[in-house]
Amino acid sequence: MKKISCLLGFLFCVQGLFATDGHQLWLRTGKTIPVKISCDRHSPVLDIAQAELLQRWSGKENATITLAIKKDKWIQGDGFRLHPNGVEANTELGILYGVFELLRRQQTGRLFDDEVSNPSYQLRILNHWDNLDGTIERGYAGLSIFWRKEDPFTVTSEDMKRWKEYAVANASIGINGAVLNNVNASPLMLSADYLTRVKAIADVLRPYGIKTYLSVKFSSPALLGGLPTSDPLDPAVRAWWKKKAEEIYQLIPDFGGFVVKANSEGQPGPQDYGRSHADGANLLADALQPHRGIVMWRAFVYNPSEKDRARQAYSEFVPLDGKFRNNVIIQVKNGPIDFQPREPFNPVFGAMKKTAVMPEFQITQEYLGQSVHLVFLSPMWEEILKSDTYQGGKGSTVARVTDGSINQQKNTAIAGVSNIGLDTNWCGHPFAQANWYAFGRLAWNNSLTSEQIVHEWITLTFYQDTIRETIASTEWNLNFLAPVKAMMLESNEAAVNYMMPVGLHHLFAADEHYGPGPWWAPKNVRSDWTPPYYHQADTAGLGFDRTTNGTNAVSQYHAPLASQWSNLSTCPEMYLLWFHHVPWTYSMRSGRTLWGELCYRYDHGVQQVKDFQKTWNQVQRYVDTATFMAVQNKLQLQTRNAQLWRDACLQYFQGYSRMPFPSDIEQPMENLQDIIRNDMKKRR
Ligand code: GCV
Repeated sequence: MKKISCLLGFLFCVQGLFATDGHQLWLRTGKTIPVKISCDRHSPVLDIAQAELLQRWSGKENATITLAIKKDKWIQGDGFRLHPNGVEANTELGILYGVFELLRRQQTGRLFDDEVSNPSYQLRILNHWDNLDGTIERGYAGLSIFWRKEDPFTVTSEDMKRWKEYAVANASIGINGAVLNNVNASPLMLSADYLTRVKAIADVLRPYGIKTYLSVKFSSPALLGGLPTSDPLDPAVRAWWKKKAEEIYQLIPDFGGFVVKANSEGQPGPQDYGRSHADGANLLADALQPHRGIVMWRAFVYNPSEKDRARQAYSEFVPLDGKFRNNVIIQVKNGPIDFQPREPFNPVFGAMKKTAVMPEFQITQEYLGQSVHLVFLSPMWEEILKSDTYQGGKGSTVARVTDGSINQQKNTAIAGVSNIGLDTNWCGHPFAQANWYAFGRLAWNNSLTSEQIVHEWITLTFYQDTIRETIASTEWNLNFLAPVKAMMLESNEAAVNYMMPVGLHHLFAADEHYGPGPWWAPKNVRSDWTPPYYHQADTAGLGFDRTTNGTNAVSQYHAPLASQWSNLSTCPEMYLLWFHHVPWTYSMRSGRTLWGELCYRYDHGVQQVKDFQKTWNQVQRYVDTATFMAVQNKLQLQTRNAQLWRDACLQYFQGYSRMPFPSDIEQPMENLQDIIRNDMKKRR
């Protein structure tokens, strides 16, 4: 009896004491250990740095930490130097970032002696696709933290509290900008009432080093200003933007600038007036320039008449290289289509030499299982950042052509489409927090490995004081850290396997972008929004021919990639069906036929998720009950959804391959007609 109650007591201790709702993110506050701080200046930023140290210090009791602003030629921008007695930086924000790094080192046990850390990008920005009515386009974690439908202009203490927590979380990983509204922007964003609310948000974010930016609708001069046109060369339009910029800077002197989605998916733009993207971007750049604001002009453009959507951004933007003002940055999605589970890098990265280009990653999992699937996105971003564009010869990686290492550019930047909302745990899935974290860490240092990032995140998030006190670190490392790390690092490839292996892309049923629908092609929908446009399955084979025999999109890449990728035998198999229409019986490197390989990959993806379930079930002892149950339930749903992907895609493609399922894979659990019928029912 005594034994049982001891055991229960232990379980209660482990399960009960560190119960968490996830709201603290990776910023846990454990026991307070006193620390002395020597800092000879006061300012809002430095006061925050000191408060963070006092609140989260977990080093030697009563140690003295010096925070010093000193000129140091090795430190760039808001970088910092860490040394055993403190932090040095050229700027106050450098001190703040250094303090967060110091705390992270303590909590993750990574030692340092004397180390300088400089940011890879000057601007590290979250894009919120938040609408003014509080909904979020592609948001899966509740409503907006910035906007709401009812009583939209009152700023409550709850609002301020959230914005402050948001600012702390971002500053802790070096994020220094937030675009507060959807790129499908409402013209009302620039109205006086909304700008007053933007000012309130900016005032809260400022001491944490976060600048505010807005997405703007290109036709605002007509829609909001009542002008007869929004033509970028019209003097009245130019005057309108200039005045609007002045109004904004009156309210928010350090306002960052605008993001623009123009002539894309129905949004207005300069082409509506026979003008170019450069005319449009330069109009706004000129209005912002006196205030040192910037324009992030998106290259996400495609129209239904183009034979291959993947070619379009390059065709429209590369001829304009050198025609943009130097406060314009072209914001380019990582791949040429749209945040698919796997894409080769966008060829625009390798092609622009005289215009600043910035990567746009998607943190919210629009195409990767939303807030249901556990998918750690850092390996995908790492793969893109490390891809060699060969722009200036070997070693011209996407990271280096965008961070200023290769091309001289006034501004360097990176953006991530945020995954946060009003959900208590911010991101819906407890593990989706890792994607927010990873984006910030890679934006600060684009050569970090996913392994390092995930190690930090797991330790910061799960290695609570109560665990430290009751469980030996060797046990925790072996039984929790190692398996959970392995699961997270494998999760992106698993999703590629069960959704779109071997270079397949955009196989989603309908616009919700969640479940499989390789058959989905309603008559009233643009063909480049339907899966058959992308997979091109027929009885001869599968895949989109982007070689010279097809659309020749492969020629948008530099040598040697163009020839490597256009040759079936040298094309990496992960991009095979992206660039080639491949016979079903084609022999893959594994020795299987293409059909056999597809069957193997889809099934392997399902087995990987089943293994994640096993991994998670074995770590129950180290996680609080609420988090454990939430993740367990989501993994169950993920397994079911992965099975559905496999069953739907393989049976549909079998209609073309006419080849049998290999006997060593799990056979489909649901028949294709039932899957399609259920899918239709859901949509009715
Ligand atoms: C904000 C995709 C998404 C849209 C998104 C668009 C974009 O098409 O499905 O929701 O719109 O990308 O990035 O502009």
